[in-house]
Amino acid sequence: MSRERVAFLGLGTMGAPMAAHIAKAGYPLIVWNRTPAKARPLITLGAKAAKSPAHAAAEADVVITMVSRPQDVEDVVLGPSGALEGLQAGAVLVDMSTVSPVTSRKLAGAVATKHAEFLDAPVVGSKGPATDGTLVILVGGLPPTLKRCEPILRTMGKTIIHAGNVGCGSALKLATNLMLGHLSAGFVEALILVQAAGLDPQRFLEVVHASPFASPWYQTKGVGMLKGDFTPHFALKHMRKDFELMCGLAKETRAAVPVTEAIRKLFAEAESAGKGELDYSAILAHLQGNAPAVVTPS
Ligand code: NA7
Repeated sequence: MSRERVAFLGLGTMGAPMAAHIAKAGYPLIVWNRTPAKARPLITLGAKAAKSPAHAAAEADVVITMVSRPQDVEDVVLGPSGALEGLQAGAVLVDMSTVSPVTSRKLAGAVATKHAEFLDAPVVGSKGPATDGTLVILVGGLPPTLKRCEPILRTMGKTIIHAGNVGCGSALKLATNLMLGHLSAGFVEALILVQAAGLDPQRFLEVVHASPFASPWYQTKGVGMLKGDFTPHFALKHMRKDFELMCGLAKETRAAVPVTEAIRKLFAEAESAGKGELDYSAILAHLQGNAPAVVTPS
């Protein structure tokens, strides 16, 4: 049986390593990125470069989008020369960007007009898991559509969870990032307090590691924060965008999320202060008022 032809649109921090896994697994792959130079490593792996999202979609059975914000996905799919123009009847559009359930449902509606299918399939995990192929993929859509796409998704992720109908993958992803944002904000505020009280931040980290709420997250992200390393694995501007989307979903569903609202403001302030391109953990640097990073005692 011939393999599905895959189009991958959006080769940023996440999209580039994810598309590389698909190429390495031997799927016929066509790629497109707004900034064409980012497609070069994929071409080296055997992928073909498309002139536009429409061109890529016209040559694919499964079209994957991995761009930034809801409006960006709409531009790539519904805009001029967008994927919808080239989408073939019977094809599947899989949006892996983190967007709102409303956007996922809008995309699904548009895709249905072409007699094609849709999945929202955002991911848990940032640059490291995308590179290792160990992402957790949260899928909204029909089970047979997921079954069809599962071998392709398996090249990028170790765990695939069917969340429910279209939009449920997006909602589950927002709830997951809500927790991640709270974890970060809590850790950062505790560090600020530790410093202000004249305590050793390294000692604090040891306590966290030994506690019943220890998490691998503190080991990786926490240690990086203590070193003042805010190299972006997941950009702060994207976390800010996700907090806007969570608060929007909470308003729509009348969910009470007062602490999330406060953290949304914190990420928005940090982005306004110029930290948007850094890792989301740079809220530490923001709250320190751009003071030098916490220094790990030798
Ligand atoms: P990045 O590294 O910021 O990459 C974003 C990608 O989206 C990149 O390929 C961009 O193209 C592309 N993009 C952004 N806006 C547009 C528009 N309007 N049109 C076309 N292409 C666009 O993000 P990540 O890879 O870390 O994250 C991707 C998603 O996963 C996001 O939803 C996160 O929240 C989770 P460029 O290279 O700038 O031309």
